[in-house]
Amino acid sequence: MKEFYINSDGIRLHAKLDRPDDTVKGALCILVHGFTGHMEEDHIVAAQKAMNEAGISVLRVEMYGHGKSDGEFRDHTLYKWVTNALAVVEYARNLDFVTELYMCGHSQGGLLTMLIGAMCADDFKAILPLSPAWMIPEDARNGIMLGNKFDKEHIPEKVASESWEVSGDYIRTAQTIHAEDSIARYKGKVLIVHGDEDTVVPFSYAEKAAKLYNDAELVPIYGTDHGFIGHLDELAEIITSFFKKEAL
Ligand code: FER
Repeated sequence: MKEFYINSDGIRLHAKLDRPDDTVKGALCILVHGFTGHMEEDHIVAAQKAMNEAGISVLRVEMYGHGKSDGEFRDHTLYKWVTNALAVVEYARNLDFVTELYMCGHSQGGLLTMLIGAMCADDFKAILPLSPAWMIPEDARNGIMLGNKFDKEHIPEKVASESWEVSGDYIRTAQTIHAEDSIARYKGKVLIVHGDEDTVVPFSYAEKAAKLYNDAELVPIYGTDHGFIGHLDELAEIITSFFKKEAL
């Protein structure tokens, strides 16, 4: 494992690179956590190990205001995450051992994966949104954020729950994003994994995305919630077999 920082317009993004075999060239998957998440969460580490198991190198990166990356959590926005992710894609694309690129993200990182997939479609062999929170922009336009209500036409200075607080700019920017456009524009292969008992991002969004994408497979994990707790072995198995099939 190598640990380092990737520069995104002066913001240092904390990264870890895990390669199954550093003597050979091969595929690399960028892996991103969700809202309030980080790279050591159980489901992120399970995904990383599952990819390594299938021979795929993994670049875990923490986005603005998360984990050990620069920036305050309250100041993060999806625009900043998009800027960060574009810097990560450029970094990954220029690594000399990389033959093919993939991107995977959980929840808000899954939405990010959908947005970046469309922006950098030529870079990716496939994208893997896990429990993708692609209703965030729609919720923001409806005055809802993770169950917290606000005035959608008069954005407050901040939106807060008991455990987090974001500035109004999170809402302002989220309201401008149209994930359906990104879904329509990405023609490549998509693997969506989603728990059918997800209480944060309804499973119906995974079904809808799978239908809208040109070439998507939805693999449900039954009896599990947003972070796949208690079902990480199934998550790992789904990811490993996806990449093993990709290699055939
Ligand atoms: C929201 C619904 C889901 C939201 C965030 C999420 C910020 C994402 C959660 C996650 O990344 O785990 O309304 O607002």
